[in-house]
Amino acid sequence: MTPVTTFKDKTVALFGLGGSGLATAKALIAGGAHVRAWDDGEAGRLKAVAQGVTLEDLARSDWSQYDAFILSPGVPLTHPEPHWTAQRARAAGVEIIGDIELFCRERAALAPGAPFVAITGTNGKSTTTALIAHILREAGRDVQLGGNIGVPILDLEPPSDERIHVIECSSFQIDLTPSLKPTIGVLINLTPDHIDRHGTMAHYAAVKERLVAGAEVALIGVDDSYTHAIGARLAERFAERIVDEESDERRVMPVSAVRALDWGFYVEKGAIYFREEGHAPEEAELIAPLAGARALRGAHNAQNAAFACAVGWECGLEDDEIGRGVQSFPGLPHRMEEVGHIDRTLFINDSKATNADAAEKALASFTDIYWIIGGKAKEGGVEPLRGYFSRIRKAYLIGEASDHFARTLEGALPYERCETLDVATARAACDALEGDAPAPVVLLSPACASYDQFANFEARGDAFRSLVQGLPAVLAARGGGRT
Ligand code: UMA
Repeated sequence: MTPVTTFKDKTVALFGLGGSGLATAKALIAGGAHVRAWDDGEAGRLKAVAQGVTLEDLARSDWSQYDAFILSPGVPLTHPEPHWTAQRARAAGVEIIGDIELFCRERAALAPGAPFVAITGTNGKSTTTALIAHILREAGRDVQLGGNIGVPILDLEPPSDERIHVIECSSFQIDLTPSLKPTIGVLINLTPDHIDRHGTMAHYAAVKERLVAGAEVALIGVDDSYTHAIGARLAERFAERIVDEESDERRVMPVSAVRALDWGFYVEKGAIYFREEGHAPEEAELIAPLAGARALRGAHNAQNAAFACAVGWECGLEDDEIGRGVQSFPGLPHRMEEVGHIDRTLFINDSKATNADAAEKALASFTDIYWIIGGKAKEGGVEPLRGYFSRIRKAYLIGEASDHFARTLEGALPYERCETLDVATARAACDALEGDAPAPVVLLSPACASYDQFANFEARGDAFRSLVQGLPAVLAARGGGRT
């Protein structure tokens, strides 16, 4: 835990006692603050009380007594309309901040030079964050990994000069972090997302920009128009400051996954390169090949890897240290996760793919696919994936979406209605093992929410993993003789 000492003896209101709210309340109390917390849910309140947190119904409070208001990231700050707590805080002139802001203030007070890598973007931030942490750890660094990826930042060990904090930041969290000044800021890409919480794409992009605007080194994608414009704007702003103030050496480093750059980090012919400004193309430094990195298949993962390699390079790692980390990265659960191999057949758990857009990445990464799809369908179904149907040997339909998907697949590719995941997995495995495909892949990339048959996508992916692990026994019992 990182005790928050910057609010010692102060009285702080806190709303939202989920994962991050509870961790924040405990960190504030450990640092000597008086916390008054509330949550609409009784379960959250009971859990908090059991852990020594004082409850106060903030709807009935006198807000003038509070020195700050800590809001959970999932609670609307501005759109579709500010939550009533945010309105009360503003009316009373109480600042509204989040857990990452508390960490930033603690870092500024305790260890201002402590290395802090903050990562954001619309897609790929969790994989990039986990890969950065893995590369640094494999190179022997003391790494703390958390933020939006799942572990609340104040549950991590406190910042220190020898310890690197690698933190995934959502736009909701950045909105609550006015003094976000990471050592290295990463902005991977931007496409419209969370517009319900930010009103417009322009506001969403402006919130994301703040993470890199405060960074010492800003690693910014150049492959979409939003991040490209942000990189250009910041480079200009940073350059002006260098003229004004010698000591301020902040810089922007461009990163591309689609083209070789005149300078910066980029992906070319399946490897990550760095080219220094003013150097000839043949002088570009090979940082890490991607061939053989089994958890980083696909163009989207090449982008994630380019950013992670760039962070490793900026942290002073040798190229072979970075390359080793890239190769040994195990990947994240449920995101194109390799969960088994039987003979030539590979089994991939991509349960996180809850819509067609997400499933496209897996379909683009393989050929000879035995595709398990279905669940609770999203608008548009799998129609947008028609361009990939030639890669699919057969589809296995599960859940509520079966009728809908059968209509889309009819006449385009063979399919079978399996109803449940266990039947689909066994049928797909038999077909893949008995078929003549050179590189068969049994792929759970359902393009659907899981709620019709599972608690969430994690439970669906866990079920698939166990089914695959049990397959050798199932196949042996059927007389397949494979183990
Ligand atoms: N609550 C109320 N009233 C409301 C709304 C919420 O009382 O009107 C309470 C709920 O009862 C609950 C708590 O607030 O107890 C939930 O707070 P929260 O939604 O902020 O969730 P946490 O459990 O604190 O988790 C948060 C992040 N959640 C969100 O941003 C929605 C987690 O990101 C993050 O991992 C965690 O902090 C640790 O840092 C999750 C996420 O979905 C993975 N992120 C979004 C995304 O990736 O797209 C942004």
